[in-house]
Amino acid sequence: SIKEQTYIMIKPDGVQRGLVGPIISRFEARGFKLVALKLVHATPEHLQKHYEDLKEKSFFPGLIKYMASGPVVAMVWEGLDAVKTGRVMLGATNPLASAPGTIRGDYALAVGRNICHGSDSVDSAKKEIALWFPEGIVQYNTLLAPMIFE
Ligand code: YYY
Ligand code: MG
Repeated sequence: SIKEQTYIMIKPDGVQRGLVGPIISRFEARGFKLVALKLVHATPEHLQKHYEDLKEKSFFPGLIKYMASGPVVAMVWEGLDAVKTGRVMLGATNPLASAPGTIRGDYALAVGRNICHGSDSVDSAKKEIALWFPEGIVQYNTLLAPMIFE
């Protein structure tokens, strides 16, 4: 659906490295519509909820510490097949396996410092959007839809 929404987050390393602009530019240029955006220094408790499916993993404590180490940019992007396309734009979880041209493939080397997050299914996108934007997203029309979608 052209109304599909995904939760995309620039992690603390992406913010520190000055990659907020380049990452946002890729989603804008691709034709996705920005419907929510904020800079947040998340608490460990909030991040534990975000990553609750991974709580048994050995890397979980380090992941929470890294994600709580500084502000992240929380965003919701809307457009055709936004969840799957967003994941393709991010690249593989391990940046060493990410193709050049993807965000992780262009900007990252280590799995534990992989710059960005993207929802892995429409269901998890709904949960993540509700967790990070309890105030709701922003509804507005653009005039561009006929130029981006048939
Ligand atoms: O969805 P994605 O971010 O691509 O991967 P997940 O399997 O959901 O893991 C979330 C997050 O955890 C990943 O982006 C980096 C970190 N991580 C890690 O530090 N070491 C691993 N072996 C796997 C994941
Ligand atoms: Mg994931």
